[in-house]
Amino acid sequence: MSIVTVQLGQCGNQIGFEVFDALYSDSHCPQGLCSKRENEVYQASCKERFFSEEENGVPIARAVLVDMEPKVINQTLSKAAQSGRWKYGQHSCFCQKQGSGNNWAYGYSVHGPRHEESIMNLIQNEVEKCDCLSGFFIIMSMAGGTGSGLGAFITQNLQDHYSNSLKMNQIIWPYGTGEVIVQNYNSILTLSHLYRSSDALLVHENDAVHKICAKLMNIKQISFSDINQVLAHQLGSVFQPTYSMEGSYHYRRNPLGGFKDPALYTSWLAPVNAFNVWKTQRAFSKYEKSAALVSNSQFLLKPLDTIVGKAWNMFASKAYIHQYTKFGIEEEDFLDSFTLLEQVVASYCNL
Ligand SMILES: Nc1nc2c(ncn2[C@@H]2O[C@H](COP(=O)(O)OP(=O)(O)OP(=O)(O)O)[C@@H](O)[C@H]2O)c(=O)[nH]1
Ligand SMILES: [Mg+2]
Repeated sequence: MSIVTVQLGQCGNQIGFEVFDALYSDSHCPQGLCSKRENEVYQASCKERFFSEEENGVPIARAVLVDMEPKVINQTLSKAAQSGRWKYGQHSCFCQKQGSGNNWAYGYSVHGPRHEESIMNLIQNEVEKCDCLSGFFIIMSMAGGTGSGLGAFITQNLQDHYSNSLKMNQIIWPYGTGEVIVQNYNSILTLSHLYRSSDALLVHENDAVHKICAKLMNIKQISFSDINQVLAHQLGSVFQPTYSMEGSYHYRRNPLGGFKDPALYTSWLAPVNAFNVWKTQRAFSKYEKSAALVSNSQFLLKPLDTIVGKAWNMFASKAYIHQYTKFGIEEEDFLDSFTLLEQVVASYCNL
Protein backbone atom coordinates (compact mmCIF):
# COMPACT_ATOMS: atom_id res chain seq x y z
CA MET A 1 0.00 0.00 0.00
CA SER A 2 1.40 3.38 -0.96
CA ILE A 3 0.80 6.96 0.08
CA VAL A 4 1.25 9.93 -2.24
CA THR A 5 2.36 13.09 -0.46
CA VAL A 6 1.52 16.54 -1.79
CA GLN A 7 3.77 19.23 -0.28
CA LEU A 8 2.41 22.74 -0.68
CA GLY A 9 3.94 26.15 -0.05
CA GLN A 10 7.06 26.98 1.95
CA CYS A 11 5.97 25.18 5.06
CA GLY A 12 4.63 22.08 3.30
CA ASN A 13 7.79 21.64 1.28
CA GLN A 14 10.18 22.22 4.15
CA ILE A 15 8.34 19.78 6.38
CA GLY A 16 7.85 17.27 3.58
CA PHE A 17 11.60 17.08 3.08
CA GLU A 18 12.22 16.40 6.76
CA VAL A 19 9.52 13.73 6.83
CA PHE A 20 11.00 11.77 3.94
CA ASP A 21 14.46 12.15 5.41
CA ALA A 22 13.23 10.85 8.77
CA LEU A 23 11.44 7.92 7.13
CA TYR A 24 14.51 7.00 5.13
CA SER A 25 16.84 7.29 8.14
CA ASP A 26 14.53 5.22 10.27
CA SER A 27 14.26 2.41 7.79
CA HIS A 28 18.07 2.25 7.61
CA CYS A 29 18.80 2.49 11.31
CA PRO A 30 19.60 -0.46 13.61
CA GLN A 31 16.74 -2.90 13.93
CA GLY A 32 16.42 -2.94 17.71
CA LEU A 33 14.72 -5.99 19.14
CA CYS A 34 13.34 -7.46 15.95
CA SER A 35 14.90 -10.18 13.85
CA LYS A 36 16.75 -9.64 10.60
CA ARG A 37 13.86 -11.07 8.67
CA GLU A 38 11.35 -8.83 10.41
CA ASN A 39 13.58 -5.86 9.77
CA GLU A 40 13.68 -6.65 6.07
CA VAL A 41 9.92 -6.81 5.93
CA TYR A 42 9.69 -3.50 7.80
CA GLN A 43 12.10 -1.85 5.38
CA ALA A 44 10.30 -3.19 2.34
CA SER A 45 6.98 -2.06 3.70
CA CYS A 46 8.27 1.45 4.47
CA LYS A 47 9.73 1.68 1.00
CA GLU A 48 6.57 0.57 -0.72
CA ARG A 49 4.56 3.04 1.30
CA PHE A 50 6.67 6.15 0.80
CA PHE A 51 9.21 5.58 -1.99
CA SER A 52 9.37 4.24 -5.49
CA GLU A 53 12.63 2.97 -6.94
CA GLU A 54 14.71 4.30 -9.77
CA GLU A 55 16.87 2.10 -12.00
CA ASN A 56 20.10 2.94 -10.18
CA GLY A 57 18.53 1.97 -6.87
CA VAL A 58 18.08 5.42 -5.30
CA PRO A 59 14.65 5.60 -3.68
CA ILE A 60 12.38 8.32 -5.01
CA ALA A 61 9.87 9.96 -2.68
CA ARG A 62 6.26 9.40 -3.71
CA ALA A 63 5.68 13.13 -3.57
CA VAL A 64 4.53 16.09 -5.59
CA LEU A 65 6.05 19.47 -4.70
CA VAL A 66 3.94 22.57 -5.27
CA ASP A 67 4.74 26.20 -4.59
CA MET A 68 4.07 29.42 -6.42
CA GLU A 69 7.64 30.65 -6.06
CA PRO A 70 10.78 28.68 -6.91
CA LYS A 71 13.08 29.37 -3.95
CA VAL A 72 11.90 26.81 -1.43
CA ILE A 73 11.29 24.11 -4.03
CA ASN A 74 14.81 24.54 -5.40
CA GLN A 75 16.28 24.34 -1.91
CA THR A 76 14.20 21.28 -1.10
CA LEU A 77 15.18 19.46 -4.28
CA SER A 78 18.84 20.14 -3.81
CA LYS A 79 18.85 19.13 -0.15
CA ALA A 80 17.30 15.80 -1.11
CA ALA A 81 19.72 15.29 -4.00
CA GLN A 82 22.70 16.20 -1.82
CA SER A 83 21.69 13.66 0.81
CA GLY A 84 22.64 11.03 -1.76
CA ARG A 85 20.27 8.65 0.01
CA TRP A 86 16.92 9.39 -1.58
CA LYS A 87 15.56 12.03 -3.91
CA TYR A 88 12.48 13.58 -5.45
CA GLY A 89 11.36 12.58 -8.93
CA GLN A 90 12.61 14.66 -11.83
CA HIS A 91 9.13 15.59 -12.95
CA SER A 92 7.40 15.93 -9.61
CA CYS A 93 7.47 19.71 -9.06
CA PHE A 94 5.20 22.52 -9.97
CA CYS A 95 6.25 26.09 -9.32
CA GLN A 96 5.64 29.57 -10.61
CA LYS A 97 7.37 32.92 -10.22
CA GLN A 98 5.26 34.64 -7.58
CA GLY A 99 3.67 33.38 -4.34
CA SER A 100 0.22 34.16 -2.99
CA GLY A 101 1.40 36.91 -0.61
CA ASN A 102 -0.27 35.35 2.42
CA ASN A 103 -3.63 35.75 0.74
CA TRP A 104 -5.82 32.65 0.93
CA ALA A 105 -8.15 34.00 -1.74
CA TYR A 106 -5.30 34.38 -4.21
CA GLY A 107 -4.14 30.81 -3.64
CA TYR A 108 -7.65 29.38 -3.79
CA SER A 109 -9.35 31.44 -6.49
CA VAL A 110 -6.47 32.49 -8.75
CA HIS A 111 -3.63 29.97 -8.54
CA GLY A 112 -6.02 27.06 -7.98
CA PRO A 113 -8.12 27.18 -11.16
CA ARG A 114 -5.20 28.47 -13.22
CA HIS A 115 -2.89 25.57 -12.40
CA GLU A 116 -5.40 22.88 -11.57
CA GLU A 117 -4.72 20.77 -14.63
CA SER A 118 -0.92 20.78 -14.36
CA ILE A 119 -0.94 19.97 -10.65
CA MET A 120 -3.57 17.25 -10.94
CA ASN A 121 -1.59 15.68 -13.79
CA LEU A 122 1.53 15.52 -11.64
CA ILE A 123 -0.47 13.89 -8.87
CA GLN A 124 -1.97 11.42 -11.30
CA ASN A 125 1.50 10.47 -12.56
CA GLU A 126 2.54 9.75 -9.01
CA VAL A 127 -0.62 7.73 -8.35
CA GLU A 128 0.04 5.64 -11.44
CA LYS A 129 3.39 4.57 -10.03
CA CYS A 130 1.64 2.92 -7.06
CA ASP A 131 0.56 -0.72 -7.29
CA CYS A 132 -1.97 0.00 -4.62
CA LEU A 133 -2.84 3.48 -3.43
CA SER A 134 -3.92 3.82 0.17
CA GLY A 135 -4.29 7.58 0.14
CA PHE A 136 -2.84 11.06 0.16
CA PHE A 137 -0.94 13.14 2.67
CA ILE A 138 -1.32 16.83 2.02
CA ILE A 139 1.19 18.92 3.97
CA MET A 140 0.53 22.64 4.32
CA SER A 141 0.43 25.57 6.69
CA MET A 142 -2.89 27.30 7.17
CA ALA A 143 -1.63 30.84 7.67
CA GLY A 144 0.03 31.66 4.33
CA GLY A 145 -1.61 31.91 0.93
CA THR A 146 -0.35 29.04 -1.18
CA GLY A 147 -0.30 26.07 1.19
CA SER A 148 -3.59 27.15 2.70
CA GLY A 149 -5.59 28.47 -0.28
CA LEU A 150 -4.18 26.33 -3.05
CA GLY A 151 -3.96 23.43 -0.59
CA ALA A 152 -7.69 23.69 0.12
CA PHE A 153 -8.39 23.87 -3.61
CA ILE A 154 -6.27 20.82 -4.40
CA THR A 155 -7.77 18.82 -1.52
CA GLN A 156 -11.21 19.52 -2.95
CA ASN A 157 -10.01 18.32 -6.35
CA LEU A 158 -8.58 15.17 -4.82
CA GLN A 159 -11.94 14.59 -3.19
CA ASP A 160 -13.63 14.89 -6.61
CA HIS A 161 -11.12 12.72 -8.47
CA TYR A 162 -10.17 10.13 -5.85
CA SER A 163 -13.23 10.00 -3.66
CA ASN A 164 -12.46 6.45 -2.51
CA SER A 165 -8.93 7.20 -1.33
CA LEU A 166 -8.13 8.59 2.08
CA LYS A 167 -7.09 12.23 2.17
CA MET A 168 -5.29 13.28 5.31
CA ASN A 169 -4.15 16.89 5.66
CA GLN A 170 -1.17 17.68 7.85
CA ILE A 171 -1.96 21.19 9.01
CA ILE A 172 0.59 23.52 10.55
CA TRP A 173 -1.13 25.78 13.03
CA PRO A 174 0.46 29.25 13.11
CA TYR A 175 2.18 30.77 16.13
CA GLY A 176 -0.31 32.63 18.30
CA THR A 177 1.55 35.89 17.99
CA GLY A 178 4.08 37.66 15.86
CA GLU A 179 3.11 36.45 12.42
CA VAL A 180 1.03 37.71 9.53
CA ILE A 181 -1.93 39.91 10.43
CA VAL A 182 -4.40 38.04 8.21
CA GLN A 183 -3.36 34.60 9.41
CA ASN A 184 -6.64 34.16 11.27
CA TYR A 185 -8.67 34.79 8.12
CA ASN A 186 -6.52 32.35 6.17
CA SER A 187 -6.87 29.81 8.95
CA ILE A 188 -10.65 29.88 9.24
CA LEU A 189 -11.05 29.68 5.46
CA THR A 190 -8.65 26.72 5.31
CA LEU A 191 -10.28 24.85 8.16
CA SER A 192 -13.83 25.32 6.95
CA HIS A 193 -12.97 24.17 3.43
CA LEU A 194 -10.99 21.16 4.58
CA TYR A 195 -13.79 20.22 6.94
CA ARG A 196 -15.88 19.56 3.84
CA SER A 197 -13.31 17.88 1.60
CA SER A 198 -10.74 16.10 3.74
CA ASP A 199 -11.11 12.79 5.58
CA ALA A 200 -8.84 13.75 8.44
CA LEU A 201 -6.92 16.77 9.65
CA LEU A 202 -3.83 16.14 11.70
CA VAL A 203 -2.95 19.38 13.41
CA HIS A 204 0.54 20.40 14.45
CA GLU A 205 0.86 23.57 16.49
CA ASN A 206 4.00 25.59 15.93
CA ASP A 207 3.78 26.94 19.50
CA ALA A 208 3.60 23.44 20.98
CA VAL A 209 6.52 22.10 18.93
CA HIS A 210 8.52 25.23 19.70
CA LYS A 211 8.05 24.47 23.39
CA ILE A 212 9.30 20.92 22.88
CA CYS A 213 12.45 22.28 21.23
CA ALA A 214 13.00 24.82 24.02
CA LYS A 215 12.07 22.84 27.12
CA LEU A 216 12.73 19.21 26.28
CA MET A 217 15.56 19.54 23.81
CA ASN A 218 17.18 22.65 25.22
CA ILE A 219 17.73 24.22 21.82
CA LYS A 220 18.68 27.87 22.28
CA GLN A 221 18.08 29.44 18.88
CA ILE A 222 15.16 27.51 17.50
CA SER A 223 14.85 27.41 13.72
CA PHE A 224 12.16 26.00 11.44
CA SER A 225 14.57 23.21 10.71
CA ASP A 226 14.59 22.18 14.40
CA ILE A 227 10.81 22.37 14.54
CA ASN A 228 10.42 20.42 11.33
CA GLN A 229 12.67 17.66 12.57
CA VAL A 230 10.48 17.20 15.63
CA LEU A 231 7.38 17.14 13.43
CA ALA A 232 9.00 14.66 11.07
CA HIS A 233 9.85 12.40 13.97
CA GLN A 234 6.27 12.55 15.21
CA LEU A 235 4.82 11.82 11.79
CA GLY A 236 7.31 9.05 11.07
CA SER A 237 6.57 7.34 14.35
CA VAL A 238 2.87 7.34 13.56
CA PHE A 239 3.00 6.34 9.92
CA GLN A 240 5.80 3.83 9.69
CA PRO A 241 4.41 0.30 9.40
CA THR A 242 3.89 -1.84 12.46
CA TYR A 243 4.63 -5.50 12.69
CA SER A 244 2.29 -8.05 14.18
CA MET A 245 3.67 -11.24 15.72
CA GLU A 246 0.63 -13.20 14.72
CA GLY A 247 0.57 -15.08 11.46
CA SER A 248 3.08 -14.47 8.75
CA TYR A 249 5.06 -11.33 8.08
CA HIS A 250 2.15 -9.02 7.73
CA TYR A 251 1.70 -5.54 9.02
CA ARG A 252 -1.66 -5.00 10.47
CA ARG A 253 -3.75 -3.57 13.22
CA ASN A 254 -3.07 -5.05 16.60
CA PRO A 255 -5.66 -4.07 19.16
CA LEU A 256 -4.39 -4.66 22.67
CA GLY A 257 -7.22 -3.23 24.65
CA GLY A 258 -6.67 0.29 25.89
CA PHE A 259 -7.00 2.53 28.90
CA LYS A 260 -9.39 1.12 31.45
CA ASP A 261 -11.23 4.27 32.57
CA PRO A 262 -14.37 4.64 30.40
CA ALA A 263 -14.46 8.37 31.24
CA LEU A 264 -11.50 8.77 28.90
CA TYR A 265 -13.66 7.89 25.93
CA THR A 266 -16.49 9.63 24.22
CA SER A 267 -19.90 8.13 24.89
CA TRP A 268 -20.86 7.67 21.25
CA LEU A 269 -18.14 5.14 20.53
CA ALA A 270 -17.67 1.76 22.18
CA PRO A 271 -14.24 1.74 23.92
CA VAL A 272 -13.13 -1.08 21.64
CA ASN A 273 -13.62 1.20 18.66
CA ALA A 274 -12.49 4.36 20.41
CA PHE A 275 -8.96 3.23 21.09
CA ASN A 276 -6.59 1.29 18.88
CA VAL A 277 -3.06 0.19 19.53
CA TRP A 278 -0.45 -0.76 17.00
CA LYS A 279 2.86 -2.06 18.19
CA THR A 280 6.04 -3.34 16.70
CA GLN A 281 9.28 -4.86 17.92
CA ARG A 282 11.15 -2.75 15.41
CA ALA A 283 12.95 0.24 16.91
CA PHE A 284 11.84 3.60 15.59
CA SER A 285 14.66 5.84 14.48
CA LYS A 286 17.46 5.26 16.97
CA TYR A 287 15.08 4.60 19.84
CA GLU A 288 14.51 1.04 20.96
CA LYS A 289 11.44 2.13 22.89
CA SER A 290 9.10 4.87 21.84
CA ALA A 291 5.40 5.63 21.83
CA ALA A 292 3.21 7.99 19.86
CA LEU A 293 -0.36 8.96 20.58
CA VAL A 294 -2.78 10.47 18.10
CA SER A 295 -5.98 11.65 19.69
CA ASN A 296 -9.17 13.35 18.67
CA SER A 297 -9.91 15.33 21.78
CA GLN A 298 -10.75 18.74 23.20
CA PHE A 299 -7.10 19.62 22.99
CA LEU A 300 -7.67 21.94 20.04
CA LEU A 301 -10.71 23.73 21.43
CA LYS A 302 -8.86 26.68 22.87
CA PRO A 303 -6.59 27.37 19.89
CA LEU A 304 -9.58 27.03 17.55
CA ASP A 305 -11.77 29.28 19.63
CA THR A 306 -8.99 31.88 19.78
CA ILE A 307 -8.48 31.92 16.02
CA VAL A 308 -12.20 32.13 15.28
CA GLY A 309 -12.56 34.93 17.86
CA LYS A 310 -9.67 36.98 16.47
CA ALA A 311 -10.87 36.53 12.90
CA TRP A 312 -14.37 37.55 13.93
CA ASN A 313 -13.15 40.73 15.59
CA MET A 314 -11.31 41.73 12.44
CA PHE A 315 -14.25 40.77 10.27
CA ALA A 316 -16.65 42.83 12.41
CA SER A 317 -14.65 45.94 11.57
CA LYS A 318 -14.29 44.77 7.94
CA ALA A 319 -10.52 44.93 8.19
CA TYR A 320 -8.66 43.60 5.12
CA ILE A 321 -11.82 42.08 3.65
CA HIS A 322 -11.29 43.87 0.35
CA GLN A 323 -8.11 41.82 -0.19
CA TYR A 324 -10.34 38.76 -0.32
CA THR A 325 -13.40 40.07 -2.14
CA LYS A 326 -11.01 41.30 -4.82
CA PHE A 327 -10.35 37.65 -5.65
CA GLY A 328 -13.88 36.36 -5.36
CA ILE A 329 -14.10 35.35 -1.70
CA GLU A 330 -17.18 37.21 -0.49
CA GLU A 331 -18.35 38.23 2.97
CA GLU A 332 -20.89 35.43 2.67
CA ASP A 333 -18.04 32.90 2.42
CA PHE A 334 -16.55 34.27 5.61
CA LEU A 335 -19.89 34.03 7.37
CA ASP A 336 -20.29 30.42 6.23
CA SER A 337 -16.85 29.63 7.62
CA PHE A 338 -17.64 31.26 10.95
CA THR A 339 -20.93 29.39 11.26
CA LEU A 340 -19.35 26.06 10.49
CA LEU A 341 -16.41 26.49 12.84
CA GLU A 342 -18.64 27.70 15.64
CA GLN A 343 -20.61 24.48 15.25
CA VAL A 344 -17.37 22.52 15.42
CA VAL A 345 -16.36 24.36 18.60
CA ALA A 346 -19.78 23.65 20.11
CA SER A 347 -19.58 19.93 19.21
CA TYR A 348 -16.16 19.59 20.78
CA CYS A 349 -17.34 21.40 23.92
CA ASN A 350 -20.02 18.73 24.30
CA LEU A 351 -17.72 15.75 23.86
N1 LIG B 1 6.67 24.41 11.31
C1 LIG B 1 6.92 25.20 10.26
N2 LIG B 1 6.14 26.25 10.00
C2 LIG B 1 6.44 27.01 8.91
C3 LIG B 1 7.55 26.74 8.07
N3 LIG B 1 7.58 27.67 7.09
C4 LIG B 1 6.51 28.49 7.31
N4 LIG B 1 5.83 28.08 8.41
C5 LIG B 1 4.58 28.67 8.96
O1 LIG B 1 3.71 28.78 7.85
C6 LIG B 1 2.98 29.98 7.90
C7 LIG B 1 3.28 30.79 6.65
O2 LIG B 1 2.95 30.01 5.55
P1 LIG B 1 3.95 29.62 4.34
O3 LIG B 1 3.97 28.13 4.23
O4 LIG B 1 5.25 30.32 4.51
O5 LIG B 1 3.14 30.25 3.14
P2 LIG B 1 2.98 29.71 1.66
O6 LIG B 1 2.11 28.52 1.67
O7 LIG B 1 4.33 29.55 1.03
O8 LIG B 1 2.16 30.88 0.95
P3 LIG B 1 2.64 32.27 0.29
O9 LIG B 1 4.07 32.47 0.70
O10 LIG B 1 1.70 33.27 0.83
O11 LIG B 1 2.50 32.07 -1.17
C8 LIG B 1 3.39 30.65 9.19
O12 LIG B 1 2.43 30.28 10.17
C9 LIG B 1 4.74 30.04 9.52
O13 LIG B 1 4.97 29.97 10.91
C10 LIG B 1 8.35 25.62 8.37
O14 LIG B 1 9.33 25.28 7.70
N5 LIG B 1 7.98 24.87 9.47
MG1 LIG C 1 5.61 31.07 0.25
